[in-house]
Amino acid sequence: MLLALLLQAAIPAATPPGQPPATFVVEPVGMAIAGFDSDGDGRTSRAELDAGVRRSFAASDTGNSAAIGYIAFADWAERWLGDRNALPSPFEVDSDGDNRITLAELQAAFARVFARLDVDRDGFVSHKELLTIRANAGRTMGPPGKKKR
Ligand SMILES: [Ca+2]
Ligand SMILES: [Ca+2]
Repeated sequence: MLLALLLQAAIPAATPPGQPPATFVVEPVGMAIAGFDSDGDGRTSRAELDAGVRRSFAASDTGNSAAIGYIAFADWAERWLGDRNALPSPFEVDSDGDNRITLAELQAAFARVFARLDVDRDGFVSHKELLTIRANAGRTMGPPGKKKR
């Protein structure tokens, strides 16, 4: 899944001459977090995260049972992460291991991801923090600041 994404993104439609193409990667869970930016300021706060996770959970909890099984979780993942097998996995989210995923478990899993992604610790996850930039492996490019002459 990630590899397929990389390959697709690695084929640039138009690269300016002399500039090596870079690959921009966003984790599936990052895509979901960006989508929870409800006030549209381009960054997601903790409050927006919790509300967004709650909305996404409610959409999958069709029986209103306050917990969803792994099959329903796969449906949830396909809708919000783009793929049934994208991370976080149900095993990771179901922290008490009872084969049911509660809203609290899902929010806790997202809170962990949020804390990891909020690199500058300002309480918001920005698009910049969601993006991982990789130099194209096919070209010779050193780390930034080490220009080849
Ligand atoms: Ca559980
Ligand atoms: Ca931040």
